[in-house]
Amino acid sequence: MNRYLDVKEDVARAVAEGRPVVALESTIISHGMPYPQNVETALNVERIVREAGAVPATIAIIGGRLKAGLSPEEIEYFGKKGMSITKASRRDLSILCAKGEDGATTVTTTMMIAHMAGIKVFATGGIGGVHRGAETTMDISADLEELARTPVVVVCAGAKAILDLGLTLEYLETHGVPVIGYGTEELPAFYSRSSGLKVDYRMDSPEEIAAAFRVQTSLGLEGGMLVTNPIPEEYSMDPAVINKAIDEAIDEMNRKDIHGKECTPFLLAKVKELTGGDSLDSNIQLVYNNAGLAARIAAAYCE
Ligand code: PSU
Ligand code: MN
Repeated sequence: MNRYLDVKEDVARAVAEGRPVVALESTIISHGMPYPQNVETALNVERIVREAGAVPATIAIIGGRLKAGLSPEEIEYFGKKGMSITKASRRDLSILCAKGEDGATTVTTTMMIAHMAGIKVFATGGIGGVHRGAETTMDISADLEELARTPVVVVCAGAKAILDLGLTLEYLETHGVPVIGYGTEELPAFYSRSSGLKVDYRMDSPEEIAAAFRVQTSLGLEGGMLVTNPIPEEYSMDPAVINKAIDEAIDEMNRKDIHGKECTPFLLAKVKELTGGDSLDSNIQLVYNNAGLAARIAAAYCE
C-alpha cells in the first residue's frame, strides 16, 4: 500500500468489493467557485453520486497526505481557504507530501490519486487544455498529459472557450486519448452544448462507455478516456455573451501579465464576474449533471 495515501473507509471498502466509486476534484472547490457556493456544490455532488448508487471520493492533499475521500468538515475547510490553498499539479505532488502541506487537486492530481486508490471514474466541470496563444506561451495544461498516461475515465462538460478547443482536440488525438460525446457528436463548450467541433465518438449509454474503457484497460493501454457531457439545455448560456466575457478576460490577463498556473483561476473568476451570477448557476448545474453520469458509468463498469 502507498504510504502517503489515505483512503476513506467507505471508499476503500467499495473499491475492495468491486462496487462503484466516483472521484471528485478539490481545485474546483478552492479555485473554481466562491465560498459558500463551492462547499454547498461539493456536498450536493457527493449526495448525487450516492443517490445514483456509487460512493463519492473527493480528493485533496491535507497535511502532506494524499486523501481519497474527504469528510464534510474537510470539504468546508477547502472551501473556506479557497485560493490560499496551493493549486497542486503533478509537479507539486512530491513537494507538498515532503513538506506536509495542503494542496487542492486539479484534474491531473485527482486522476493520479484516484488511480492510486483503485478508482476508475472521475467527475468534474471542465478540464484544462491548450490555451489560446499557446503557440507562443506553450501554456498547455498538465491535464492533457495525465489523460494520456493514467487510466481513469474523466467526465466533464467539455472545456471553456478560455482554451483553444481545436488545438486541445489535436493534442488529445496525438496522445491517443479517446474523446467521447455523451449523446452528441459535437464537443460541448462548458456553458453551451456545442463548440461546433466534432468529438471522436458519440455514445448514448453509460454501458457503452464502460465497455469501451474495460477493453482499454484489458489491453493494458496507457491513459484515460474523456467523456464530454453537454450542459442541460435549460441551463445553457448564449455563446455570444460568454465569448464576449472570455475575450475581455483574456485581454485583461495579458495586460496584467498573468501567466502559468494563475491563468486558469484568473480567467474563471473574471468570466464569472463579467457574466454575473448566471454563469455560476450554469457551472453548478453542469457539475451535478456530470456527477450523475459518472456514477452510472462507474456502476456499469462494475457489472
Ligand atoms: N476549468 C474549469 N474549472 C476549473 C478548472 C478548469 O472550467 O475548476 C481547474 C481544474 O482543476 C483543472 C485546472 O484541472 O483548473 C486546470 O488548470 P491549468 O490550466 O493551470 O492546468
Ligand atoms: Mn497552464
